Amino acid sequence: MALITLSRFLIEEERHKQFICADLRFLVEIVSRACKAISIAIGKGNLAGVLGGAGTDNVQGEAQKKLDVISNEILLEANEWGGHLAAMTSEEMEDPHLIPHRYPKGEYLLVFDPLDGSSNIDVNISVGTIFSVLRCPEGVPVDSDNVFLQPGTQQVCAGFAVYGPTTLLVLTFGDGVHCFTLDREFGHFVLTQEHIRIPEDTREFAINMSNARFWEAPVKRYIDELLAGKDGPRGKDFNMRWVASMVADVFRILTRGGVFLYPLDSKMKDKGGKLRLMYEANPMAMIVEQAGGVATTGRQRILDIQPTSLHQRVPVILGSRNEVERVAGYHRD
Ligand code: AHM
Ligand code: MG
Repeated sequence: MALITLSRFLIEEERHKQFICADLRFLVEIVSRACKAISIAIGKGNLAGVLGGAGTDNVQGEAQKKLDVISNEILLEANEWGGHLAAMTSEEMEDPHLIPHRYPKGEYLLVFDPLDGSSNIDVNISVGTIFSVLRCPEGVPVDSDNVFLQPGTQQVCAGFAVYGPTTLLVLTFGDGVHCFTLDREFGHFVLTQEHIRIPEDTREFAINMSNARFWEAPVKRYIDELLAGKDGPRGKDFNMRWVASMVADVFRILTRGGVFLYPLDSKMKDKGGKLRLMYEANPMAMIVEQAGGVATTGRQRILDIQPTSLHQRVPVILGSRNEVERVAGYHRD
Protein backbone atom coordinates (compact mmCIF):
# COMPACT_ATOMS: atom_id res chain seq x y z
CA MET A 1 0.00 0.00 0.00
CA ALA A 2 1.21 3.51 -0.83
CA LEU A 3 2.67 5.43 2.06
CA ILE A 4 0.60 8.36 3.25
CA THR A 5 2.84 11.37 3.66
CA LEU A 6 1.86 14.27 5.89
CA SER A 7 1.18 16.39 2.76
CA ARG A 8 -1.19 13.79 1.36
CA PHE A 9 -2.90 13.30 4.71
CA LEU A 10 -3.49 17.05 5.02
CA ILE A 11 -4.78 17.41 1.43
CA GLU A 12 -7.22 14.53 2.02
CA GLU A 13 -8.42 16.01 5.33
CA GLU A 14 -9.13 19.22 3.45
CA ARG A 15 -10.71 17.59 0.38
CA HIS A 16 -12.90 14.90 1.92
CA LYS A 17 -13.68 16.05 5.42
CA GLN A 18 -13.48 19.79 4.92
CA PHE A 19 -12.06 19.69 8.40
CA ILE A 20 -9.22 21.99 7.60
CA CYS A 21 -8.78 24.81 5.09
CA ALA A 22 -5.81 25.54 2.82
CA ASP A 23 -4.31 28.07 5.25
CA LEU A 24 -4.39 25.65 8.18
CA ARG A 25 -2.91 22.91 5.99
CA PHE A 26 -0.11 25.28 4.97
CA LEU A 27 0.48 26.26 8.60
CA VAL A 28 0.91 22.63 9.68
CA GLU A 29 3.23 21.93 6.71
CA ILE A 30 5.37 24.90 7.73
CA VAL A 31 5.48 23.83 11.39
CA SER A 32 6.41 20.29 10.36
CA ARG A 33 9.25 21.68 8.20
CA ALA A 34 10.49 23.72 11.16
CA CYS A 35 10.39 20.56 13.32
CA LYS A 36 12.49 18.80 10.70
CA ALA A 37 15.05 21.62 10.85
CA ILE A 38 15.09 21.43 14.68
CA SER A 39 15.50 17.66 14.50
CA ILE A 40 18.53 18.09 12.19
CA ALA A 41 20.10 20.71 14.48
CA ILE A 42 19.63 18.46 17.52
CA GLY A 43 21.01 15.45 15.64
CA LYS A 44 24.30 17.27 15.00
CA GLY A 45 24.85 17.90 18.73
CA ASN A 46 28.45 18.58 19.64
CA LEU A 47 29.58 18.29 16.02
CA ALA A 48 27.87 21.64 15.35
CA GLY A 49 28.56 23.13 18.78
CA VAL A 50 24.83 23.46 19.55
CA LEU A 51 24.83 21.84 23.01
CA GLY A 52 25.19 23.72 26.30
CA GLY A 53 23.81 26.93 27.73
CA ALA A 54 23.09 30.09 25.75
CA GLY A 55 24.13 32.26 28.68
CA THR A 56 20.69 33.93 28.80
CA ASP A 57 17.51 33.53 30.88
CA ASN A 58 14.00 33.36 29.41
CA VAL A 59 10.93 35.24 30.70
CA GLN A 60 10.36 32.50 33.29
CA GLY A 61 13.84 33.13 34.72
CA GLU A 62 15.05 29.73 33.46
CA ALA A 63 18.52 29.40 31.92
CA GLN A 64 18.19 28.96 28.15
CA LYS A 65 20.05 26.30 26.24
CA LYS A 66 21.58 27.16 22.87
CA LEU A 67 19.04 24.82 21.28
CA ASP A 68 16.13 26.61 23.02
CA VAL A 69 17.18 29.78 21.22
CA ILE A 70 17.92 28.04 17.90
CA SER A 71 14.56 26.18 17.92
CA ASN A 72 12.68 29.36 18.73
CA GLU A 73 14.38 31.20 15.83
CA ILE A 74 13.65 28.35 13.42
CA LEU A 75 9.92 28.41 14.27
CA LEU A 76 9.65 32.20 14.08
CA GLU A 77 11.46 32.48 10.75
CA ALA A 78 9.57 29.59 9.15
CA ASN A 79 6.19 31.02 10.09
CA GLU A 80 6.63 34.74 9.41
CA TRP A 81 6.30 35.04 5.66
CA GLY A 82 3.50 32.64 4.66
CA GLY A 83 0.51 34.94 5.19
CA HIS A 84 -1.26 32.35 7.37
CA LEU A 85 -0.60 33.90 10.80
CA ALA A 86 -1.64 37.03 12.65
CA ALA A 87 0.89 36.54 15.48
CA MET A 88 2.91 33.94 17.41
CA THR A 89 3.83 33.51 21.03
CA SER A 90 6.51 31.30 22.54
CA GLU A 91 7.47 30.00 25.96
CA GLU A 92 10.91 31.48 25.34
CA MET A 93 9.75 35.09 24.68
CA GLU A 94 8.20 37.62 27.02
CA ASP A 95 5.92 39.20 24.40
CA PRO A 96 4.14 37.87 21.32
CA HIS A 97 5.94 38.05 17.99
CA LEU A 98 3.95 40.08 15.47
CA ILE A 99 4.14 39.40 11.75
CA PRO A 100 6.45 42.01 10.18
CA HIS A 101 4.63 44.64 8.06
CA ARG A 102 6.31 43.48 4.86
CA TYR A 103 4.33 40.23 4.97
CA PRO A 104 0.56 39.63 4.67
CA LYS A 105 -1.31 38.55 7.79
CA GLY A 106 -3.61 35.57 8.19
CA GLU A 107 -6.38 34.47 10.54
CA TYR A 108 -4.43 32.08 12.80
CA LEU A 109 -2.34 32.38 15.95
CA LEU A 110 0.52 30.00 16.67
CA VAL A 111 1.55 29.19 20.25
CA PHE A 112 4.61 27.04 20.96
CA ASP A 113 7.16 25.61 23.36
CA PRO A 114 10.07 25.37 20.90
CA LEU A 115 12.10 22.80 22.85
CA ASP A 116 10.29 21.02 25.62
CA GLY A 117 12.45 19.07 28.06
CA SER A 118 15.55 21.01 27.06
CA SER A 119 17.24 20.24 30.40
CA ASN A 120 17.66 16.76 28.84
CA ILE A 121 19.37 17.92 25.69
CA ASP A 122 22.97 17.71 26.85
CA VAL A 123 22.49 14.14 28.12
CA ASN A 124 21.07 12.85 24.83
CA ILE A 125 17.53 12.15 26.05
CA SER A 126 14.40 12.79 23.93
CA VAL A 127 13.12 16.38 23.72
CA GLY A 128 10.37 17.89 21.58
CA THR A 129 8.35 20.83 20.26
CA ILE A 130 4.76 21.46 21.41
CA PHE A 131 2.36 23.72 19.51
CA SER A 132 -1.21 24.95 19.48
CA VAL A 133 -3.22 26.86 16.86
CA LEU A 134 -5.99 29.33 17.66
CA ARG A 135 -8.12 31.64 15.50
CA CYS A 136 -7.37 35.33 15.86
CA PRO A 137 -10.52 36.89 17.31
CA GLU A 138 -12.00 39.85 15.46
CA GLY A 139 -12.09 43.25 17.12
CA VAL A 140 -9.17 42.60 19.51
CA PRO A 141 -5.94 44.48 18.65
CA VAL A 142 -3.47 41.87 17.46
CA ASP A 143 -0.63 43.55 19.34
CA SER A 144 -2.27 42.76 22.70
CA ASP A 145 -1.74 39.54 24.69
CA ASN A 146 -5.54 39.28 24.86
CA VAL A 147 -5.85 37.73 21.40
CA PHE A 148 -4.14 34.64 22.75
CA LEU A 149 -6.07 34.37 26.02
CA GLN A 150 -8.62 31.80 24.82
CA PRO A 151 -9.53 28.57 26.61
CA GLY A 152 -8.06 25.35 25.20
CA THR A 153 -11.48 24.34 23.83
CA GLN A 154 -10.90 27.00 21.15
CA GLN A 155 -7.79 25.30 19.72
CA VAL A 156 -8.26 24.31 16.07
CA CYS A 157 -5.14 22.16 16.04
CA ALA A 158 -2.58 20.90 18.53
CA GLY A 159 0.54 18.83 18.05
CA PHE A 160 3.96 17.91 19.25
CA ALA A 161 7.18 16.55 17.81
CA VAL A 162 9.45 14.13 19.67
CA TYR A 163 13.13 14.16 18.77
CA GLY A 164 14.06 10.70 20.00
CA PRO A 165 15.40 7.51 18.41
CA THR A 166 12.95 8.46 15.63
CA THR A 167 11.50 11.92 15.02
CA LEU A 168 7.72 11.81 15.44
CA LEU A 169 4.94 14.31 14.82
CA VAL A 170 1.65 13.83 16.69
CA LEU A 171 -1.31 15.86 15.43
CA THR A 172 -4.96 16.52 16.08
CA PHE A 173 -7.50 18.78 14.40
CA GLY A 174 -10.25 17.70 16.79
CA ASP A 175 -10.98 14.54 14.80
CA GLY A 176 -8.72 11.97 16.49
CA VAL A 177 -4.97 11.80 17.00
CA HIS A 178 -2.51 10.69 14.34
CA CYS A 179 1.22 10.09 14.42
CA PHE A 180 3.76 10.57 11.63
CA THR A 181 7.36 9.32 11.56
CA LEU A 182 10.10 11.30 9.83
CA ASP A 183 11.64 9.32 7.00
CA ARG A 184 15.15 10.73 7.26
CA GLU A 185 16.20 9.53 3.79
CA PHE A 186 13.30 11.10 1.90
CA GLY A 187 12.86 14.00 4.30
CA HIS A 188 9.12 13.71 4.78
CA PHE A 189 6.76 12.65 7.56
CA VAL A 190 4.82 9.43 6.93
CA LEU A 191 1.58 8.42 8.68
CA THR A 192 2.43 5.56 11.05
CA GLN A 193 -0.44 5.51 13.59
CA GLU A 194 -4.04 6.59 12.97
CA HIS A 195 -6.77 7.31 15.52
CA ILE A 196 -4.60 6.57 18.55
CA ARG A 197 -6.57 5.50 21.66
CA ILE A 198 -5.23 5.65 25.20
CA PRO A 199 -6.16 2.50 27.18
CA GLU A 200 -8.61 3.39 29.96
CA ASP A 201 -6.67 1.44 32.58
CA THR A 202 -2.99 1.34 33.32
CA ARG A 203 -0.36 0.10 35.76
CA GLU A 204 2.13 2.85 34.96
CA PHE A 205 2.50 6.33 36.42
CA ALA A 206 4.81 9.29 35.80
CA ILE A 207 5.62 11.87 38.46
CA ASN A 208 8.76 13.55 39.80
CA MET A 209 8.95 11.72 43.16
CA SER A 210 11.55 14.13 44.53
CA ASN A 211 8.70 16.63 45.04
CA ALA A 212 6.69 14.22 47.22
CA ARG A 213 7.07 16.24 50.41
CA PHE A 214 5.56 19.31 48.71
CA TRP A 215 2.42 17.64 47.27
CA GLU A 216 -1.16 18.27 48.38
CA ALA A 217 -3.06 15.54 50.27
CA PRO A 218 -5.05 14.10 47.31
CA VAL A 219 -1.90 13.48 45.23
CA LYS A 220 -0.05 12.05 48.25
CA ARG A 221 -2.92 9.67 48.89
CA TYR A 222 -3.08 8.58 45.24
CA ILE A 223 0.67 7.93 44.90
CA ASP A 224 0.86 6.18 48.30
CA GLU A 225 -1.86 3.80 47.13
CA LEU A 226 0.04 3.07 43.90
CA LEU A 227 3.28 2.46 45.81
CA ALA A 228 1.53 0.06 48.18
CA GLY A 229 0.94 -2.15 45.12
CA LYS A 230 -0.60 -5.62 45.58
CA ASP A 231 -0.76 -5.22 49.36
CA GLY A 232 -2.55 -1.87 49.25
CA PRO A 233 -6.09 -0.75 48.41
CA ARG A 234 -5.47 -1.00 44.64
CA GLY A 235 -4.56 -4.69 44.88
CA LYS A 236 -2.03 -4.56 42.03
CA ASP A 237 1.55 -3.43 41.43
CA PHE A 238 2.30 -0.24 39.50
CA ASN A 239 5.48 0.72 37.65
CA MET A 240 6.97 4.21 37.42
CA ARG A 241 8.53 6.12 34.50
CA TRP A 242 9.65 9.78 34.49
CA VAL A 243 11.58 11.03 31.47
CA ALA A 244 11.37 14.71 32.52
CA SER A 245 10.45 15.51 28.91
CA MET A 246 6.68 15.88 28.75
CA VAL A 247 6.68 15.03 25.04
CA ALA A 248 8.26 11.63 25.71
CA ASP A 249 6.05 10.89 28.73
CA VAL A 250 2.87 11.83 26.83
CA PHE A 251 3.89 9.83 23.77
CA ARG A 252 4.39 6.76 25.98
CA ILE A 253 0.92 7.30 27.43
CA LEU A 254 -0.59 7.59 23.93
CA THR A 255 1.12 4.34 23.01
CA ARG A 256 0.47 2.09 26.01
CA GLY A 257 -1.50 4.11 28.55
CA GLY A 258 -0.40 5.63 31.85
CA VAL A 259 -0.97 8.63 34.04
CA PHE A 260 1.22 11.76 34.08
CA LEU A 261 1.18 14.16 37.02
CA TYR A 262 2.87 17.52 37.50
CA PRO A 263 0.60 18.56 40.37
CA LEU A 264 0.44 21.72 42.41
CA ASP A 265 3.02 21.71 45.18
CA SER A 266 3.79 24.01 48.07
CA LYS A 267 7.15 25.00 46.58
CA MET A 268 5.54 26.60 43.54
CA LYS A 269 2.06 27.39 44.83
CA ASP A 270 2.37 31.11 44.11
CA LYS A 271 3.30 30.33 40.50
CA GLY A 272 0.25 28.07 40.03
CA GLY A 273 2.22 24.98 38.99
CA LYS A 274 5.22 24.04 36.87
CA LEU A 275 3.86 23.55 33.37
CA ARG A 276 2.60 26.37 31.18
CA LEU A 277 -1.10 26.43 30.27
CA MET A 278 -0.81 27.87 26.77
CA TYR A 279 2.41 26.19 25.61
CA GLU A 280 2.20 22.77 27.24
CA ALA A 281 -1.00 21.94 29.13
CA ASN A 282 -3.59 23.03 26.53
CA PRO A 283 -2.10 21.35 23.45
CA MET A 284 -1.37 18.14 25.40
CA ALA A 285 -4.86 18.19 26.95
CA MET A 286 -6.50 18.45 23.53
CA ILE A 287 -4.40 15.56 22.20
CA VAL A 288 -5.07 13.39 25.26
CA GLU A 289 -8.83 14.05 25.18
CA GLN A 290 -8.93 13.36 21.44
CA ALA A 291 -7.30 10.00 22.16
CA GLY A 292 -9.97 9.13 24.74
CA GLY A 293 -7.99 10.18 27.82
CA VAL A 294 -8.65 12.87 30.45
CA ALA A 295 -6.69 16.03 31.35
CA THR A 296 -7.36 17.98 34.52
CA THR A 297 -5.69 20.20 37.10
CA GLY A 298 -7.28 17.92 39.72
CA ARG A 299 -10.03 20.50 40.22
CA GLN A 300 -10.94 21.55 36.70
CA ARG A 301 -10.79 20.29 33.11
CA ILE A 302 -7.66 21.91 31.63
CA LEU A 303 -9.36 22.85 28.34
CA ASP A 304 -12.02 24.88 30.22
CA ILE A 305 -9.54 27.21 31.96
CA GLN A 306 -9.89 30.84 30.89
CA PRO A 307 -6.26 32.00 30.64
CA THR A 308 -5.41 35.25 32.40
CA SER A 309 -1.83 35.66 31.21
CA LEU A 310 0.39 34.39 28.44
CA HIS A 311 2.86 32.53 30.65
CA GLN A 312 0.34 31.23 33.21
CA ARG A 313 1.21 27.92 34.89
CA VAL A 314 -1.20 25.17 35.94
CA PRO A 315 -1.11 21.74 37.62
CA VAL A 316 -1.40 18.94 35.04
CA ILE A 317 -2.78 15.43 35.55
CA LEU A 318 -3.50 13.53 32.33
CA GLY A 319 -3.68 10.13 30.70
CA SER A 320 -5.71 6.94 31.10
CA ARG A 321 -9.32 7.82 31.90
CA ASN A 322 -9.93 5.67 34.97
CA GLU A 323 -6.76 6.76 36.79
CA VAL A 324 -7.13 10.48 36.07
CA GLU A 325 -10.78 10.39 37.15
CA ARG A 326 -9.71 8.70 40.38
CA VAL A 327 -7.20 11.47 41.13
CA ALA A 328 -9.85 14.13 40.37
CA GLY A 329 -12.21 12.26 42.72
CA TYR A 330 -9.61 12.41 45.53
CA HIS A 331 -9.42 16.19 45.00
CA ARG A 332 -13.24 16.42 45.39
CA ASP A 333 -13.08 14.33 48.60
P1 AHM B 1 10.74 23.02 29.87
O1 AHM B 1 9.68 23.42 28.88
O2 AHM B 1 11.48 24.19 30.41
O3 AHM B 1 11.63 21.95 29.33
O4 AHM B 1 9.98 22.43 31.17
C1 AHM B 1 8.98 21.46 31.02
C2 AHM B 1 9.48 20.10 31.41
C3 AHM B 1 8.53 19.00 31.01
O5 AHM B 1 8.87 18.53 29.73
C4 AHM B 1 8.75 17.95 32.06
O6 AHM B 1 7.62 17.16 32.28
C5 AHM B 1 9.08 18.76 33.28
O7 AHM B 1 9.55 20.02 32.82
C6 AHM B 1 10.15 18.12 34.10
O8 AHM B 1 10.30 18.82 35.28
P2 AHM B 1 11.27 18.34 36.46
O9 AHM B 1 12.67 18.63 35.96
O10 AHM B 1 10.87 19.18 37.61
O11 AHM B 1 11.07 16.88 36.67
MG1 MG C 1 8.21 22.76 28.04
